[in-house]
Amino acid sequence: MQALQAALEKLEEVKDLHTLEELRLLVLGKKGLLAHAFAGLKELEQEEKTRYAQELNRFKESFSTLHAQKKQALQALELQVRLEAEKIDVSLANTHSGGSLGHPLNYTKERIITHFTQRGFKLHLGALVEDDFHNFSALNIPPHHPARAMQDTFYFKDHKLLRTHTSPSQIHAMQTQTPPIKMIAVGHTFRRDYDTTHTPMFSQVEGLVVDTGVHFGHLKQVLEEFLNAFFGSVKVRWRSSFFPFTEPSAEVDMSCVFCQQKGCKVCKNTGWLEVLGAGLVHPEVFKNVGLEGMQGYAFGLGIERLAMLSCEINDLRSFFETDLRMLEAF
Ligand code: FA5
Repeated sequence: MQALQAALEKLEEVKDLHTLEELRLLVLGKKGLLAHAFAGLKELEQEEKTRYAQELNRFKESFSTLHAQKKQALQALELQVRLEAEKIDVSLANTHSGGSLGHPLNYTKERIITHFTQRGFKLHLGALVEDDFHNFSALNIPPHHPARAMQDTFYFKDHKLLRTHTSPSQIHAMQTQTPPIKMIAVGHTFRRDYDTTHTPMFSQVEGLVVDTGVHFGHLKQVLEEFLNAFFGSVKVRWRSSFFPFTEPSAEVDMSCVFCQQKGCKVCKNTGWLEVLGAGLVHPEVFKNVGLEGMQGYAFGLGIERLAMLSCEINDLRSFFETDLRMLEAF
């Protein structure tokens, strides 16, 4: 009983949860003091046994009550200490020197928009849901044209579709404005694509200039200036290509920003990276919007492609995976 009494006194003085638990096991544990004392009852005479058992039960009750109170008090104290230690002073100045540039796609998009709007291009956003006329036919892509297969489309039941490129914005602009027109259209576009460089949703920037006397030299100057502003000093190569809505059409490559044309995995050892498509607006397109005889140029580029190159990201899908570690790198 003496040992039990000593344990009760010790309980009053305990200052941490760990010692409290040790003490609980010492007294109430399977092989603890109390179990030992109860086991000793069988040695006693009946009368003494009853008295001693009652005493032990009273002790057990007092110890358990005091233990529960002590535990609650120590837990509250521990929580308070932890809250104090983890307190955040929201009024402190931000010492994070890097600062976030936002999501790489938004950052890239904003850079492109700023570049062109500073040069007089008016910003259009356009609708994501289009009809066949604006997305295809008016752009000289009639039914059964093979170019439609290259832009595998998401259709709705009512013949509407998710735009496969931002080029329908050209048609809307030419239908609603009188030249001169100088615009860029920016936004999401959709195709049935999925691999490391293609996703079902991606974003494009479309440029359109319509005016009398516009020629290929203007187009070259505008795009070469853009690529040099965006990537620093780069070489630009124009390759003849085909788009149904431009004639002549070209694809534009720039010198590889990763290897400075020494040859690497990204440029597949060619030293060149394909970055955009462009050309003079096709006479058929002008006819479709009632602007016969007009001149103009158009260009289109993928924002993810430019973001991949400028942020050195090699899997386009990582832009959409909301992995904080990847986003924090920017
Ligand atoms: C077009 O979409 C044309 N409308 C561009 C254009 C406009 C040409 C005006 C001439 C005049 P293209 O299908 O090549 O072209 O797509 C343009 C860019 O979009 C590609 O270079 C690529 O960067 C990007 N792109 C296309 N499909 C995907 C996809 N599934 N995921 C990510 N980016 C894509």
